[in-house]
Amino acid sequence: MKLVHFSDTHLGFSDLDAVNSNGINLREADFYKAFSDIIDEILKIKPDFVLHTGDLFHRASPTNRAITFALEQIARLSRANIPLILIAGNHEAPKTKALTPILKIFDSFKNVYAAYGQQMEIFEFKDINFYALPHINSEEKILQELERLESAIDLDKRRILLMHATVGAHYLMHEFGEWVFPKEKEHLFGMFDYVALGHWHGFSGLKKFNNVYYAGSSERTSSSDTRDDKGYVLIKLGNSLSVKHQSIKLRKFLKYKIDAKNLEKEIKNIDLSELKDAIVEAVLYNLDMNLSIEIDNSYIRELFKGAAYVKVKRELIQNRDKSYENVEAITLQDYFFEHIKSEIGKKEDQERILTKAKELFAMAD
Ligand SMILES: [Mn+2]
Repeated sequence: MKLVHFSDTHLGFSDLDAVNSNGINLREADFYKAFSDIIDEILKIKPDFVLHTGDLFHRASPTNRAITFALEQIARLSRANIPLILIAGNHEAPKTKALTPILKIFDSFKNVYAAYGQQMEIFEFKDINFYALPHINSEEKILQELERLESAIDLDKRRILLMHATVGAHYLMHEFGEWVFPKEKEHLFGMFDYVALGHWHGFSGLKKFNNVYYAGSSERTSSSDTRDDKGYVLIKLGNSLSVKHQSIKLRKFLKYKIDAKNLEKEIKNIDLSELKDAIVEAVLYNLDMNLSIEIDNSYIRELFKGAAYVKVKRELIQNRDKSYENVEAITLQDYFFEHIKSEIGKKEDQERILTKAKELFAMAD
C-alpha cells in the first residue's frame, strides 16, 4: 500500500512587499505553486491514499483566491479517484462557534474525507482505518477524544493516526493555540502503522518512535527558515514501514553579508548568475551613520538586478566604549542629540538629522 503524506501548505499566506506579473503577492503565488507541484507528483505516483495533516489554509477565513485555488487542486485528486484524508490545523480552525469551519467546503467532494468538527473522526476503508484528530480548541475535549480514540482502535485492520500537534518540546512552534500532545498518551503511537503529524515545518521522524513523522511544510513561512526539505512524504506499508521524503523545487533564498567599508570590492564577488528570481537579503555591516546615509537602498537593489526581491538590512557599528555620565540627569531627547553630535562628523549631516529628530520628538510629545 502506497500513501503520500503532506502538510502545512498554508494557502493564502503572503509575505514581502512584492507582486508577480499577475499582480499577486509573490510569496502567496509561491505557496500555490508548491501545492500544485505536489498534486502533480501525487497524480504521477497514484498512491492508494493521500494524507494532509492540517494548515491547508493559512487562515480560518481565507480569501476567495485561496479557496478557489484549493477547490481546483483538490478536485484533481478527487477526479483521479485518489482518496484524501484531511484534518484541520490550528491556523484554519475557527476559534469561535460563530464561524463555519472552512474545510466544510469539501463536504460534497467525492473522495475527500475531512475532519474539522472539534472531534475525532474515523474514516473506514476495506483494510485500513484512518483516525483523524483535527485541531480542537478545548483541552478538556481533546482528552475525551483521546480516550475515545484509544477504545475505538480496530486491531484487525491497518491503522493510521493523523494529528496536528507538538509532540515533545523540540517541536514547539510558539504559536497561539498550538496543542502539545500529552506525554502520558505517547504509548498510543505504538498502536498505529503510521502516525502522520502536522504543525512542525520541517520533515522529521521522531527519534523515540519508528513510525511517527512530521511531513513538514510545502514552502517557507519565514526567511529564517532555510531548510530545503520542503515537499511530501512517500510511505510504503507492507511487512515493514518505509518512509521517504521528496523535496520539491523552491524559489531560492540568498543572504549576503556585505562590508559597507569595502563596498566596491564586495560587490565584485557577488555571483550574479545565482540571483535570477531569488529572494535576496543583503546585510550591510560595518556601517557608521555617515556611511549609512550615503548608501541608498535603491543603489543596493540595483546591484542585485535579476533577483525577485531584495531586502536591505543595516548593521550599525556599536560604540561600546562611549559612556554618558550622569545619564539619569538628562532627558531622552538630549541624550539622543548628544549621541548624534558625537557620531556624525559632517556638520551639515548633523544639522539635517537634528532638525528631523526635533520634529519627530515634537510629534511624540
Ligand atoms: Mn503550520
